Amino acid sequence: MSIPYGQTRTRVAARHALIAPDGHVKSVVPGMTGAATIVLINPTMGARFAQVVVTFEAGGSAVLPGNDVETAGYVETGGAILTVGGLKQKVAAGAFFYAPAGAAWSITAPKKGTRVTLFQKKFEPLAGVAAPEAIIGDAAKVPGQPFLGDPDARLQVLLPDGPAFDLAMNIFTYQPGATLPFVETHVMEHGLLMLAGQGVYRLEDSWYPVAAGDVIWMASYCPQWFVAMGKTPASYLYYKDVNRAAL
Ligand code: UGY
Ligand code: MN
Repeated sequence: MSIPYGQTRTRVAARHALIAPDGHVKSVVPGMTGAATIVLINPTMGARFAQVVVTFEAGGSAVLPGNDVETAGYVETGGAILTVGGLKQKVAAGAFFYAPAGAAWSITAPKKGTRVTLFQKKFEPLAGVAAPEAIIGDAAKVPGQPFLGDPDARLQVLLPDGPAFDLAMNIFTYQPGATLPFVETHVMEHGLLMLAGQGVYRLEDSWYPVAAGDVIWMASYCPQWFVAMGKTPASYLYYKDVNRAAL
């Protein structure tokens, strides 16, 4: 559907944002070559993390050094060679990875049009707990668990759920009509990419129709709720910060 001149569904508020694909503008980001890189969420917005989508041309690459930033990535479409620390694997759509702080990582030999979403934050070590290791995985092999007992709202937790990790990357899939069971209000932040389907997202006191391709930022304590609508399941990939002290 074309968007009338001068209009957009995008809204950037103080405590949440909806970024619709019609407003995307590329950035030049060190390490990304032969790729369109869009910084969708970052600290300039008020977030404590970054969400970036990279769409590769054939022959493009992402080559990132090890530093104090950790990266969780999800291959939405296409395929490529992923190298994360000492791991190297040819991957297809549905693959995900975790590059710990200090580990160099790369995406090379992408199929044309390969699209990867990255969540990045400064790693917060936990005293007495060994830092996480590099991971390459396949979302298709991660079972979806009923969320708070609802078999129509299933959660796939992609990364290990232990104290070593200070971020989580999950996929939530809802059958049409399924909802988040209540309006959540919590300290954890979210970055979210609608992967499929459509629905309505409540963010604070606004309700937004959303569909595949939309991105949402929810600040800490942003009241949030979702209902899947339409005739096909809705699913979204999302980030949250976890497992660290309140103060
Ligand atoms: O993990 C979560 O906080 C999740 N239930 N939030 C959300 O889907 N908006
Ligand atoms: Mn939540």
